[in-house]
This record gives sequence, structure tokens and C-alpha cells, in this order.
Amino acid sequence: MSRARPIGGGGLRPAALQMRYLEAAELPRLLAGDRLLAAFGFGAGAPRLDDPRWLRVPLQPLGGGTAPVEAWISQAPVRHGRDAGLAWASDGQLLFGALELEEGGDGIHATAQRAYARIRAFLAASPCPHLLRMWNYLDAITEGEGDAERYRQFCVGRAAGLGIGAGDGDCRLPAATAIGRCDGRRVLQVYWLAAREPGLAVENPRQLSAYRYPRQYGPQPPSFARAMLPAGAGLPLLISGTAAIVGHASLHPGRVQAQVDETLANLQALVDAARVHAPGLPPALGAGSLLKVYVRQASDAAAVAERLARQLPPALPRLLLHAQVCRRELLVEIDGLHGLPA
Ligand code: 3EB
Repeated sequence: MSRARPIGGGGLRPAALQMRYLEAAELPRLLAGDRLLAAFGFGAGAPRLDDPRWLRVPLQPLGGGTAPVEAWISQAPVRHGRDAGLAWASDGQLLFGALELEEGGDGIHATAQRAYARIRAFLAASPCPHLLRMWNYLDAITEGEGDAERYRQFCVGRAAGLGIGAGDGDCRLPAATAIGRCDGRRVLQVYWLAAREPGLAVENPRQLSAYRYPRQYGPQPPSFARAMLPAGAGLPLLISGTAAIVGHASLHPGRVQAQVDETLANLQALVDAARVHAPGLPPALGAGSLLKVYVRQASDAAAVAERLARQLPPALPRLLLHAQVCRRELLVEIDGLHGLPA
């Protein structure tokens, strides 16, 4: 299958999106125009703007310098609005959405279930019903023991909200990230990219598919694909949160640089797997990629940055963020994009 397969449905043009980090000074121009699908600020210093295309991600940038803004820029005019607290923007081919729910007294399971049921209902009525990529940020992700751990309870609620049953396996799961915020606010933030056309899920041959994780990791295996190849050639490979997991086991406990190396090996394996379907993708991470690097301990930021600098081309944009990975022994997780148009 080539990436340039013709688009079906009612699409007038293939979906295409520029996705990049840019200087905050560029933001006003983008917000004033009609091509911005979404823009993200990071951490406590991010501006507060009342615009459905603008999202403050509650993770603090690490490593000094001025925090960039992430922008998703469409080639077609974008409409946007809010629907009972759910923010959306769409160019007709792609849809950005965001939902933030306070955890009431009923906990993360119920909050995740409510969030995902709401998103599912919204998408079912949308011209862009196919989830490609989701990001989930929740507080105290590894709090609680055994099956009561909040990440495991999040997984139960997410699957229930999505309407996934026990034996549903990989039925159209999006690529995803689920990671812990460090600011102590019990607010679940979910944002996503959906499309008019379904994407092609890609799994990693070095890792057991997360939706097949054995029982020891919780009552509900996590509902995500390792990566998603959108239809058409105008979007990059969307890579899920990836850590030093091989098979289903965490490797290199306590060794952050070894975890970075293992994670990069996983990312390379995903790129290799995606290139079977999209041979035009660059063979390695580089200038056409973009990474978000989630670091558990702020004190590890320099070691992580140093290891990345050693292993990756300097032209590869990367943003280090302070976040709690969902397994206690994992010190770093990386997600990103690969095959951005030059
Ligand atoms: C892992 O590979 C690490 O629950 O949505 C990565 C990406 C992880 C997404 C999710 C979890 C999720 O299992 C954790």
C-alpha cells in the first residue's frame, strides 16, 4: 500500500497538517488567521487565552530556555467552537478536540469513563469520527496499590467509556499517550486528533501490543495502538508514548540513559514497521521528526538531554517535559511524529 492512496468518502482534498514547535511570538498571527487547528502551551507559564484552538498542557518544560508553542496548522479554513465544555476545531478533514474534567468524588475510573463516553458520542455525530491520536494527562498516575492504582483504574474507565469489551482487542484503537501531571490538580485532560478517514494502526515487533498486556498489569489492558499512519500523505506517523518496555517487561530500572537508548530502539522499530506500509517515510528519526520527552525526575533532565544529543541528529526538534510515567520503574517516555513534510 502506498501512502498516496486515493481518498474516499466525501473528502475534497487529502488531510494535511503542519505540526511543529514554534516561538510564542508567532502565536498571535496564527490565532488571527483561519488555518490554525490547534496550539499548545506547556506548564505554568503558558499564556491563558480563551480560544478553543488553544490548550494549556499542564506539564512543565525542563532544560531552560523559553518554552516553545506546539502548533497544528491546516491547509484549509478551520471552524471552531465549544460544545458543553468540549473544545473543537476542524478543517473538514481533521478534527482537534479537547476535554478537561475535574475528578469529582467518584475518582479517576468514573472520570475517565465520563470523558471517553462524551468524546465517543461527540465523534459519532462528527464528520471526522476516526480517532488517530489521543493524549491523556492525569494526576498521581501511580498512586494506589495493585488494581487500585490510578493508571489501572484510568484504563478501566477509558475502555468502558469507549465501549470496549473484554475480547475486543485492537478494534480501531488510536495511538495514545497517558502520563502523569505533576502539579497536583485532579483534572483529567484529554485531547485528540481525529479524521474523516480511518488511519492504519502500526504495532511494534519488539513490544507486545499494549491491548494484549497480561493480567499482571491490571484488569483492563491499555486501549491504544503503538502508532498510527494517517490516510494520505499529508500527515506524519503519529507515535504513541514509548518507553523502555520490551515484550511487556520494563527494562533498565534506575538507569535513565539506558532507558533512553531502549526507548530509541523501540522508536526505530516502529519506524521500520511503519515503512512496510509507507516506504516514503524517512528510514530514521531526524529533521522530519518531532519528539516530546517525558522525564519523571527533573534532576534527570540533563542526563536525558545529553543522551538524546548523542543519539539523535541536532536538527530533530525535541521538548522535555516533567511528567510521571505510568509504571514506577520507568524514568522516561517519548512520543512524537515522524515523516513531517520538509
Ligand atoms: C507502555 O508502553 C507505556 O495507556 O494510553 C504509553 C502510551 C503508555 C500510551 C496509554 C500508556 C499509554 O505501556 C505506557
